[in-house]
Amino acid sequence: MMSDIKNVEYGLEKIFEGAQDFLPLLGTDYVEFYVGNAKQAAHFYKSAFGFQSYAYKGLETGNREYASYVVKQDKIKIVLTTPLNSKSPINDHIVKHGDGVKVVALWVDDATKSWEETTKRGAKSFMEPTIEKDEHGEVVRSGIYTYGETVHIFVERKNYNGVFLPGYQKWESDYNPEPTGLKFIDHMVGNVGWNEMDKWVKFYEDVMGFVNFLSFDDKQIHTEYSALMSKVMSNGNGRIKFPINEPAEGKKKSQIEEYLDFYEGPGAQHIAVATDDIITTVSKLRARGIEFLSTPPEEYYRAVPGRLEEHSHELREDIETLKGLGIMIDADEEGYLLQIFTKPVEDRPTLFFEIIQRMGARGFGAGNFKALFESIEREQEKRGTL
Ligand code: TYF
Ligand code: FE
Repeated sequence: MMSDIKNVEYGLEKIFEGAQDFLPLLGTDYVEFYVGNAKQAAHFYKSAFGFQSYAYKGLETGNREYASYVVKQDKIKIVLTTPLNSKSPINDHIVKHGDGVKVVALWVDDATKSWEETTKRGAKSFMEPTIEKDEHGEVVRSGIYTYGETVHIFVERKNYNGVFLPGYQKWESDYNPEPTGLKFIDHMVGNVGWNEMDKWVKFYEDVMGFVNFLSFDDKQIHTEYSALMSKVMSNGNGRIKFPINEPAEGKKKSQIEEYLDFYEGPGAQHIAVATDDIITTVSKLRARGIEFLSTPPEEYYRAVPGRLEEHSHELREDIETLKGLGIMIDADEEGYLLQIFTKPVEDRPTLFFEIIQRMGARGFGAGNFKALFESIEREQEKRGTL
């Protein structure tokens, strides 16, 4: 594999140039998963990832169609939703995709305008602007479809001071495992079908005003066996970053194709969460049973100082400690980053998590692609899907 960073088409100085401001985004609001058993999934996110109980809706709050558990850690809110009867359309999503991400919700000042601006530019509506109220105020939400059956919901909460959204009650629990240091969502990646990457790049450009600030083609991201292509889309203030992957032809099956086969279509591939102390975070996650991809080989760690060049002396962390935990290291013009990837968190090889600590770098770890994709291929081999 080539991981020639110099060939990566960086446009960092131009990130925000060209981004449109018809859709100002304040940040990620929440990510909602449709799952087979939300009660147990919530326990997993609390026990293993260190999320805290936050809000709940279900039979006890008068909702008879589905139950939703909201867990929170610093700025990250995850909603775990499960249907309560066979008639709910949520079942169809789970039957087709297994557990997975349905909603990537974006925090906005004006959910009505967000919906109008995006639908008039061609977005397919998922939910017209809808006002929900309770004694704590009102929230306006609207939504549009993105790749596959995944949706973006715009959340306007400036006139609300309740715990999460109207209809939810505060979820208080006696079981409160310690947080693991996860702070916010750094980026969320979508896998799309063969030759569909540019169509979705255009969607984020035209419909949402994003810009493409980093691209990796199959000449940059391939191993001896498999390949993929990736383009990173960013909104104008850089708070929302959505890389889009498509499979590419190789000697063996691309990990993106494996995802598409098991998810039965496009969908969210990984959620990258930021920490400011990856050594502590990963130590805690490992102790709580989170499984990570296999640690890169000895040669990978021996090559780190040479690969980081002038950033090598900036590295505050001990390479032996990073190696012991399987954490990878990369640098770009602006600094370095530390990252590690979990195995898929479902039985289908679909969604996984990335833990990332940025020390100035704004890239995505191109220098780690070779080691990362070889680890993924070792898992594909075990699954018989390479
Ligand atoms: O988000 C990224 O681009 C990095 C690297 O299938 C990556 O985390 C890219 C593709 C992929 C897995 C990780
Ligand atoms: Fe990533």
